[in-house]
Amino acid sequence: MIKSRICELLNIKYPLLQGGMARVSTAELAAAVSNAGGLGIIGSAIMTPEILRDEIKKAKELTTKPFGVNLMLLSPQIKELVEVVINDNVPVVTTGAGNPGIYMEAFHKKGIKVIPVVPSVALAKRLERGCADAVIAEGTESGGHVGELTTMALVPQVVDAVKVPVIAAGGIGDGRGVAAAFALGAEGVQMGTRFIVANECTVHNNYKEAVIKAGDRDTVVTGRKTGHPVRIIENKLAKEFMRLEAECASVEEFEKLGAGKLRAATVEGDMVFGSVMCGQIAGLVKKRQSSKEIVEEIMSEAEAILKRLQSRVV
Ligand code: TUI
Repeated sequence: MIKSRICELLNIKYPLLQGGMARVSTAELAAAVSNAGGLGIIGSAIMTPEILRDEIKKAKELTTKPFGVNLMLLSPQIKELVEVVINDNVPVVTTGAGNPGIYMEAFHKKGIKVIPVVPSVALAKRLERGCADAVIAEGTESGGHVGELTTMALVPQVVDAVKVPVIAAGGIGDGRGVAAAFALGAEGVQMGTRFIVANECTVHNNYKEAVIKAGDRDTVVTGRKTGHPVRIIENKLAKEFMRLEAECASVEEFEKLGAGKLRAATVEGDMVFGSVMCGQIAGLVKKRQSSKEIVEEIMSEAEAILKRLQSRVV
């Protein structure tokens, strides 16, 4: 059994978090991962406060285990979403796309654990001073909104810079990734892409097929120049984004092109003009399984690898 401070901090069996992916990580998926012994996380990024409240209620009906909510700090309704999380006694919050410092005290007053995603050592240190309970060091291999550094470079540098537990994310899709993350000093992992194809994930079937079909070089990052870097599967939408970037188009043009595209992919199954957010590790995601099978398979692989590596030391 692989144990770490993350298991104690979050009161979970395995140090494995499921990423709170926008429009993908619903209550069904989060509850299934929590029931499997990991930490399921609801992705609230483009939810209204009312929808988030309903999703939290649903998750509580589906599991008695701890679960989390991811807050995307660029959300136009972030203040209201924060209030929902505080009022509805969610045990864990992860944050992305910014600095959650101003909300930290309010979360802690309610006993909510706060785990921000950090793309750099500087933000990890700042948030540790701001009382973050742990940090997620997320490499640019991830799907969706990404930073610049790779997981391999970011994780050990964050581990050296802070005392709180570090969770590695980005490019982790199986037990080998988990073992590698622990070798870098991480005490937990967060995985998104592998859970897109979980049976309990309610995303459109075309999205799951696209992830299963994707190879190692099938994602691209759009928006590096505009300050909104997002990793998606390369399709007509991605090419159109890159054309706008090359032309140095206005923010309005980008917003017009991007509007409704994540919904198009996740709900309507539009794999041509939809935004199919997905990490680079999609190339090794080849089978549909229950969340329980995914969690147990990954953790037993990781354990076997760590034991095998130990026996190599003579
Ligand atoms: O947040 C994510 N990934 C996401 S959020 C999202 S929602 C969305 N995005 C585009 C269109 C429609 C919906 C999709 N994917 N990952 C966590 C993450 N956080 N990655 C990078 C960061 C980050 C970046 C800068 C965290 C903090 C940060 O701080 C800057 C500062 O304030 O110092």
